[in-house]
Amino acid sequence: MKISVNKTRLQKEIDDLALITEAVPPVVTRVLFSESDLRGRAFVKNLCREAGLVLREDAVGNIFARWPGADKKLPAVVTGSHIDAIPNAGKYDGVVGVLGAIEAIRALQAAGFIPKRSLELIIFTSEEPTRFGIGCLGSRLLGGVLSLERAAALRDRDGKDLQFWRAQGGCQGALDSVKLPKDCYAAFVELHIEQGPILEAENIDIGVVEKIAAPSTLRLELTGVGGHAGATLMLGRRDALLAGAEIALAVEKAATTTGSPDTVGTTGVFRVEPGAVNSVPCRVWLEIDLRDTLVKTRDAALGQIETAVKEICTRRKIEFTMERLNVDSPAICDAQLVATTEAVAKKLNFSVKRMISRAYHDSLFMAQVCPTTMVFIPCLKGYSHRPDEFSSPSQIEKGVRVLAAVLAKIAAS
Ligand code: HGY
Ligand code: MN
Ligand code: MN
Repeated sequence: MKISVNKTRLQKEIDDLALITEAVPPVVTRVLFSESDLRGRAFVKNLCREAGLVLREDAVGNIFARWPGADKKLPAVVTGSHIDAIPNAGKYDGVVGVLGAIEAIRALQAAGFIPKRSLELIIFTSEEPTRFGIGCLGSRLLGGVLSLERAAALRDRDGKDLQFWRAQGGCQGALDSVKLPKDCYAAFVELHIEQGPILEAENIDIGVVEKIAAPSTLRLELTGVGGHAGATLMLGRRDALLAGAEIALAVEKAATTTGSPDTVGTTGVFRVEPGAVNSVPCRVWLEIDLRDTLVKTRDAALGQIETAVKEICTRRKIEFTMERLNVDSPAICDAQLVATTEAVAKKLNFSVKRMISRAYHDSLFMAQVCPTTMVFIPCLKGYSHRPDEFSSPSQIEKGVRVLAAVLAKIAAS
């Protein structure tokens, strides 16, 4: 079966979706259930309808677009990714796996493929952590990894909860209806840009993911004593920002002293109140992202950071709250599905490499539902989560062809 990808149409759809942003193009920002996220969802749902897919949404806004197969009793083969985007993002992260999947389905339809088992595309809710500090909200609930109590307790920085944002997103139904039954799907394969430099540096067309690194997030609130910058003498100050600054450096120290180059620590959120140049910072919020491919190493670094927070705040007489928003295990991808995907890529005469994903993805949690792997394509210098993120139409086309061929192979039997 000759699968031909319409590169021009796909690139135009990627470019058009990138214009749906709460920032100024080419900067992409689409935060969970914001006006731009809702417009982006409508854009993608429209493309799914035009491709003849049967649409439904679950109670947390995961979108399911199904190409019904001849045998409806067989578990579907699934693909998907996300279209929400962090502030100051690019236009390929997640989007390649959603629009590329629609193009893969259209290419199979055009080639006259008739699926025996259904093919389903999932556009996951809130893969990015921007709204609540925790990523993969939709796929966590699908995989039953996030308890309903934890989900109900989630708050954004203004104190708005998940219920508020579900209402903004027009979500219907109870959250306990989201969890998918085990093995309801035959396999899940996600197409994504690598978000790292390896494929480009080694001039390799396709990455096949064997393992997804273990992410964790800490949220801290530090309370000191504010005051006039001129009248408050240095002795006895309880400056919340300086405590936060020491903690951010402790994160860097913990991540750089594990002996493993795979440990990465980032204080990505650092908010200061009142934020006036002539006022001593009285409150600070930090969100800390810590990962490693090995849980043991990651957990040791996490413990080190928590100990440092207590020592720093005690010494500086700063009150603090510290919450583990998520401490996830890595995902091991299904060996057989990895081998199948690798063989498909080779048959298409693409160079291929098995890899670890340092970024997390919805695949991290879909691996709790069914056999899972990911197809990576190179991206410019590994850039991601920045507006100059880039993969070329021909790099994307190769990823889509591999995805289409893997989906067809599994859907045919
Ligand atoms: O942060 C991540 O790894 C993903 O891009 N959300
Ligand atoms: Mn991302
Ligand atoms: Mn992503």
